Amino acid sequence: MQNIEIKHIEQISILKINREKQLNSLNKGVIDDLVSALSTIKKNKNIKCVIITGSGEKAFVAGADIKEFYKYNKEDGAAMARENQKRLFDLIENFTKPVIAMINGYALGGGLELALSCHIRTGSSNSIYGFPEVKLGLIPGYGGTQRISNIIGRGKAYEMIFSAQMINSEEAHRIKLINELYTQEELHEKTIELAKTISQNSPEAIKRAIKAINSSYEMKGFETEIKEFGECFQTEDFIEGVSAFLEKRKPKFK
Ligand code: CO8
Repeated sequence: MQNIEIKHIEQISILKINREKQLNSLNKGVIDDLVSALSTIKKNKNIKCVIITGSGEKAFVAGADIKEFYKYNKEDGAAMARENQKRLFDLIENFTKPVIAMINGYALGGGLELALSCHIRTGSSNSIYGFPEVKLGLIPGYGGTQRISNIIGRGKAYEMIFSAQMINSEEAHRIKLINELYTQEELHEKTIELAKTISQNSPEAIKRAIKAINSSYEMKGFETEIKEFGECFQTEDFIEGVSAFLEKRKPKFK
């Protein structure tokens, strides 16, 4: 696979997104490879736990690939959000084995949404979190508006999404956005340790626990998110927001 690297340590699969120069942003290739790897892992009884991480020391995932979607219209935007939510983000959340996001740097926009769809999040001291979408004239489109409130509460969720401000790892740990906070040096080893502890327990029982826990959080807003996300693509704010990003300047919204 070109876009991800797969390693195994004992009964743990580590999927590393391999686009360091573009801060591991999620393009179609990355999403296709993650879906394909996870679909194979799902059938492999020897794998007990999965870890998703980013390559390099700067980013876990700095969002969806803006250069891929900046020319989209309303229909394209909604279709892409719907399709990828279903085939990747929902696949992870309802995966039959625990999935840990090992966050080694920026987790922004679609990257934070990827981490939120995982069951557990561990973060390094240099990790940074945020939803920059409203600076682009967008809203989170990969389930973020739905999953974030369950994890940090609705008040903080409003603040993170409206302000588009980035928070550091200590604040992310304080508000329980990440389960565990480690130094950069510790992140890998400690996350593997956690995955090994999980791997010793009954996979059948864990599979059922995931199903039971998720069933109490069934959310109805995903369709609304997809619709509103799509609508953003026909606004002047979207054109200004993405143009500003591509031209490396601050957006000026009317
Ligand atoms: N998409 C595409 N390219 C990116 C992205 C991205 N999200 N993030 C960074 N890059 C690229 C930069 O363009 C740059 O490329 P190049 O060298 O070719 O110019 C390279 O990565 C390195 O980035 P910077 O030079 O900007 O690095 P800095 O250290 O100066 O800044 C930041 C780091 C702060 C992370 C900055 O790169 C940034 O703000 N990135 C964008 C973050 C962002 O807005 N993310 C949200 C994207 S929208 C989204 O995720 C919506 C999800 C729902 C999508 C649904 C489907 C359509």
